[in-house]
Amino acid sequence: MSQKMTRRRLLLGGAATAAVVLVESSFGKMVQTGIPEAAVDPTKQVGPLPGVLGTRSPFEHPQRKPSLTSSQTPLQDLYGMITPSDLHFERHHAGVPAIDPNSYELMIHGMVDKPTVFSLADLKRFPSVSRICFIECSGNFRKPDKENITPQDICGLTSQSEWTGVMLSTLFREVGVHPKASWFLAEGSDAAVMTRSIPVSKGWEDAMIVYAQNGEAIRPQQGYPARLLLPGWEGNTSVKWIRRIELSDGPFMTREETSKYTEPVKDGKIRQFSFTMDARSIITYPAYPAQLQKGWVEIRGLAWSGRGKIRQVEISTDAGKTWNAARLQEPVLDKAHTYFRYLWQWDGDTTAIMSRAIDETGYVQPSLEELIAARGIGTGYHLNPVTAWLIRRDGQVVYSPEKWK
Ligand SMILES: Nc1nc2c(c(=O)[nH]1)N[C@H]1C(S)=C(S)[C@@H](COP(=O)(O)O)O[C@H]1N2
Ligand SMILES: [Mo]
Repeated sequence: MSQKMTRRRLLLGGAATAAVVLVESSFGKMVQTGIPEAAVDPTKQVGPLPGVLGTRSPFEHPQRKPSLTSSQTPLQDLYGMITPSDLHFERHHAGVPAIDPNSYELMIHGMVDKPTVFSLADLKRFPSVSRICFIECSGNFRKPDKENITPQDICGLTSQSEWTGVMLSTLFREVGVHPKASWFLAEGSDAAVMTRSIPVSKGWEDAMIVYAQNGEAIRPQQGYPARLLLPGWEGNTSVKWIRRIELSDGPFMTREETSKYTEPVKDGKIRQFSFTMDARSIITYPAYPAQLQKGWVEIRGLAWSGRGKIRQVEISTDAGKTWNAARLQEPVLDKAHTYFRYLWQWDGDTTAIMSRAIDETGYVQPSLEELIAARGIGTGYHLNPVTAWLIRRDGQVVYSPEKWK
């Protein structure tokens, strides 16, 4: 019997199901990766030894839902304000490029005194900053067409990380941005060569070039080795794999701000450069596919606003007749997912529960009817309606479809 088999036997003799692999580590020892699904008696056997990378419990299976263009965060499976990096939603217009950090370059030019090409090492030498904020795709909405859909299906194109990098204002000072420069172009190095025009004021205010996410290098799917981060603005403007910033005195009118990412408003008008993500909330528990029992239920969820902090989240447990304030989990951060909780005693009757976010500017999350009245059916961008969950007598929780003409 090989050494491999001996060690496997020794370590996992009592495991009921052992989906375990032994691999040769860099130290030449046999290292066990993966945790057995269940031991008959875990006190009677030595478990897996320390490994090179951590794993999820084999009993937990949170997963994104990939399509050809995006994958959504499973909001109903998560707790708290941070999205695990491997569950951050993805939206790629032409896939994920493979970029060598050693040959990565970011050029800043146009209306500047000193056009400069920065390497990744150059970017990392500047004073760094970390902040927690969400990124949300402006197309983050699923029409209420059926009952059996989850928070992930409705609005899983929002995720939150701690981002680390350099303030764009630091780089602006370094290259000497002209006082008359009013817009800049941000360009990605993926096959889509994603380009967006951004007002220079956002660059001075809180824009960042980030190279780290939740304590490690930013993931390829999020823009490795560096992306633009525009807190609170539609996800599309946070250009990933950023390679060029050009300062100018007007917008560049790229495809993504003319043909795409515009939306109809009243009187046949079209809104362009609709950057700010409006306040929104979603109850992530109880939500489909949860099954309730009569008695105490802690309603939980997320609220966020691209305009600033969440001031209040209101909960209705009687289909919108009365509203009460939820408790907000500290810290409540600027332009950040905020976790809320609300204790409720379910009496076993059919009802609908819903949440409504109010941000520090006083903006109140609208109903779907209010949004349709204001904008018509629209293009599907920037839709943030109050979401209701229907609770049936048998405790089944389903999405409550509202009218969508
Ligand atoms: N270069 C580049 N940047 C990009 C994109 C892209 O396809 N290419 N997608 C944009 C869109 S539409 C969104 S919503 C966000 C998604 O960021 P994420 O994939 O890290 O969640 O990235 C934006 N930045
Ligand atoms: Mo997006």
